[in-house]
Amino acid sequence: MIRNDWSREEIARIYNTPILELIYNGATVHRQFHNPKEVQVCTLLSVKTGGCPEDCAYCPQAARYHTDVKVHKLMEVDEVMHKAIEAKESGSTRFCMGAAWREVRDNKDFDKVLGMVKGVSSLGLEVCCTLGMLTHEQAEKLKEAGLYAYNHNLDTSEEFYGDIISTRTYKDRLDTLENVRNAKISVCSGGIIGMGEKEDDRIGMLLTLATLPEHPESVPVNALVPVEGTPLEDQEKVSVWEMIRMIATARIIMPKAMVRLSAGRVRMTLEEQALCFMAGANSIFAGDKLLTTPNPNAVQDTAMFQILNLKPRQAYKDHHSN
Ligand code: SAM
Ligand code: DTB
Ligand code: SF4
Repeated sequence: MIRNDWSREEIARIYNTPILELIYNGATVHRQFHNPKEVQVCTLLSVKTGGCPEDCAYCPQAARYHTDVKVHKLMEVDEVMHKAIEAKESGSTRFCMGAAWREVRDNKDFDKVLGMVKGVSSLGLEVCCTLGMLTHEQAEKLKEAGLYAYNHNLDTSEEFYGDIISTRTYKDRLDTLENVRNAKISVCSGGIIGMGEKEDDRIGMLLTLATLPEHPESVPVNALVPVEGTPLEDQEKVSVWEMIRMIATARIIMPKAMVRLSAGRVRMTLEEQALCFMAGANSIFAGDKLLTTPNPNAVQDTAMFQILNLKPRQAYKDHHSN
């Protein structure tokens, strides 16, 4: 039932299914593989902000663009622990630490991050990091420290990638994903829509993810958050139907994955988000900030969970110790 041999034509056909039928099909697969009442609640924390040498056209943290993001050096382990405890108390079961790095370097900062991973995992939270490129050895060290998942997005198709980022290649991304997989860390990888890509690029990205030797355990679907000062500041908002098409298609072709309705929720109504859950999304980022941009607050999300009768998913539900 889990397939890694999808063709571009098959994925395109699914993506282009009439919308209500697509939602129904996504919802059907969702119910076969998941409890549709459960939504995973994750908290993000930017542990090192801004000043990044990369040129990702969407990113407010790239040093070369003039945005309002203030550079902040790597946080202290104590401060991170404090934030993780707060996240746990507010109902999150996954805690994801992000750093505006091109890649991990073997230095004191990495040792500090390993300390954060140890600390956060001791709280019983699923620990995730997103730190840029990793070698196999660095992935092993993170695993030993207790890392549960690693986020590294493909962002878009291989064909469109060069229009968005020039300072690294698609192959670099795929190599890091392989290093993460080989270290037996859960893989989180998805992308962004609304960057000026074609439908073919969205389908191409889903094809790459769904034909990896193993599907990612998590697939974040982000709507671009246009930030002033970045090259994509003037991109038009994507329609919610496009978010739904991405979510439902990801759900159908990677049925076991957690599909995360990620960046962009601040510009969606409750009803629009409900359709995303219906189509197969079962994870969100909670807390009033993503890494540097706003996200719905706890009051709004608590109300949404109540109205939609959703409940937060417990931590480590799918964990089989390796
Ligand atoms: N520096 C590391 C990297 O690029 O892999 C980790 C942090 S980076 C901010 C993580 C992801 O956030 C990116 O891959 C991208 O998918 C997402 N992201 C960044 N800025 C965004 C924006 N303005 N809108 C939507 N998603 C964004
Ligand atoms: C993901 O796919 N989305 C998150 C997380 N993984 C790291 C990041 C979204 C960032 C949105 C822009 C910001 O807040 O800086
Ligand atoms: Fe740097 Fe990551 Fe932003 Fe790209 S997405 S500029 S690598 S922080």
